[in-house]
Amino acid sequence: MNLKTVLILLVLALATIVALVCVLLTRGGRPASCEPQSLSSQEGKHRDQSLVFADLTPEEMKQVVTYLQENLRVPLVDAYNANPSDNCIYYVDVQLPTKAEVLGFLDHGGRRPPRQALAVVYFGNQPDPNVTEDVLGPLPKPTTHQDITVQKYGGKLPYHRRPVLDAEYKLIAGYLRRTAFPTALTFLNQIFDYDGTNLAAMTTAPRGFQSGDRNTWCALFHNVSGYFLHPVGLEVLVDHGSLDVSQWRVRKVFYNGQYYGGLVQLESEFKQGRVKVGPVTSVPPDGGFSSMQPRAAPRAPFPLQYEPQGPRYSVRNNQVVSQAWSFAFGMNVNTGMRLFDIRFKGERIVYEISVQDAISVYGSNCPGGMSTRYMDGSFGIGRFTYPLVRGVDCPYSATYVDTHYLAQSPNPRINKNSICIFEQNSGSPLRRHYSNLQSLYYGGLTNSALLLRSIATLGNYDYIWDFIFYQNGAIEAKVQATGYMTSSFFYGDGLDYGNRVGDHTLGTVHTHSINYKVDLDVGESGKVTNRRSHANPSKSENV
Ligand SMILES: *[C@@H]1O[C@H](CO)[C@@H](O)[C@H](O)[C@H]1NC(C)=O
Ligand SMILES: *[C@@H]1O[C@H](CO)[C@@H](O)[C@H](O)[C@H]1NC(C)=O
Ligand SMILES: [Cu+2]
Repeated sequence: MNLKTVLILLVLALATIVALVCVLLTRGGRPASCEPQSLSSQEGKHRDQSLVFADLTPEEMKQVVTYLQENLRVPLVDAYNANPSDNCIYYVDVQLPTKAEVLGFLDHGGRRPPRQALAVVYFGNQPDPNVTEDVLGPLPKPTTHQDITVQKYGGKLPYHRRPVLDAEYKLIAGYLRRTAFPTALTFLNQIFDYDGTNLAAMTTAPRGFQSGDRNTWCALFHNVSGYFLHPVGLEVLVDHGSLDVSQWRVRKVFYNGQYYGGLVQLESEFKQGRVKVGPVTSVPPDGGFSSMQPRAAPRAPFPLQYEPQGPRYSVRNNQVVSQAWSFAFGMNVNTGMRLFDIRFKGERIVYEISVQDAISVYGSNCPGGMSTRYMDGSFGIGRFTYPLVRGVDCPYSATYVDTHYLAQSPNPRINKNSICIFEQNSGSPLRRHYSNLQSLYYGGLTNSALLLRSIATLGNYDYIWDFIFYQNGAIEAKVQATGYMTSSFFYGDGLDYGNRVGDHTLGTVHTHSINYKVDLDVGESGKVTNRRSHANPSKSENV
């Protein structure tokens, strides 16, 4: 085929398309639109039943706190200022009804399940401290609470297992600055120019190797922007197990490849000239290579997506509806995004998809790095789901939704615009064929998917959580990790444990495991559902 024939065929094909479009437009004597259903026609499909999955409102959270303050009959301290020996509210979240109750309500005309909350309370101020989980209801103004701890965990929840509060991190930082570091001031001043504020400590977890331990390796970094990439080579093992902060101790110190019994020993050996001093580095306050400042301004604005007749989906309360899809969504303060009652063309195919945890396991030749196994759910994935930036974190035209949480404070907090919903044209066809044999025609389908996104920042990492709904009924749960890696001080055989990413920085070898709960209900509609929730099949994958 020569070029001329190809051109002629192309022209013919175009003519065919134009003709077809004209036929479609003029059929029935009125101008029809090729455009998809507009927003208003989706709005009618919302159902208030989705509220059975709704997160607590700030009003409900306040009522729960008031109830606890009035009914626990113990002194409660704001967790924000709590000492380990105080009682405080750790967090409050919704206590969702069982699946059987919800399906009875959604599918079989059963009563709306009562709305309940879960409150987790630290009881540090009693002879046998513990952690207690209470279910409270009915909301919005609870009148009863029930301790479900023993039923849920098979026994008492020992107090030493409790996740570290922000208040405890502040106490650890204060202990280092006011009690521990002053015992090694000659060393710290001479090696790091320590001035009380230019070293930042990064926590590691777990906090020991046997049950009951509460020892944290605190790795020290230059206190600059992006400090995760500027380790100074000093790590301190703090034993913060005692409920009496004055009993806290430094159990071990690591500096430049050597271990010491404590900071006092490091200081005395340093004064005797017996400490092998590592490279002394200085880092500009903006962090230098770790700075998030763009190196050059973009030459022109980036391309934008365009919705000719507005969004083809609609968001009301906790529900998203599009032509093919509908689902309810929410945010657990600890585990993060959760989706319920996902329906494709009206039929429920998934009861629940939810993030459960994000775990990272490290190796290193430095003690903090080599022992680190972060389970980010224990820090709180939902709590750290921060506002999204329009045009960078999500498309400019996306719909942005706030989330609310109550953790480590008697007051609800808001993360504004922390969930975004948008439809994205992939820019390549879902399917297409250009026929150039026998007959001449073209058929193609635009590939566009509906997305729900949030981004959680857990220390150094930013996890981008996407749930993607395709036109063919496929759902994709996708996570991307960005932000910063964690690092160790580079020395000795460091290259056996990672890659050198800076003069004195080892990017440490590690694995991410992302854990989802997936409760598929494909082909379930019409069946009698009088059983409790499915087992929790979950999937781990390495990224
Ligand atoms: C934990 O402490 C609370 C508050 O004092 C108490 O009501 C509860 O019974 C304790 N739990 C166990 C299992 O001992
Ligand atoms: C780090 O520096 C900032 C100011 O640049 C200061 O507010 C902060 O307290 C410092 N952190 C520590 C642990 O000293
Ligand atoms: Cu990583």
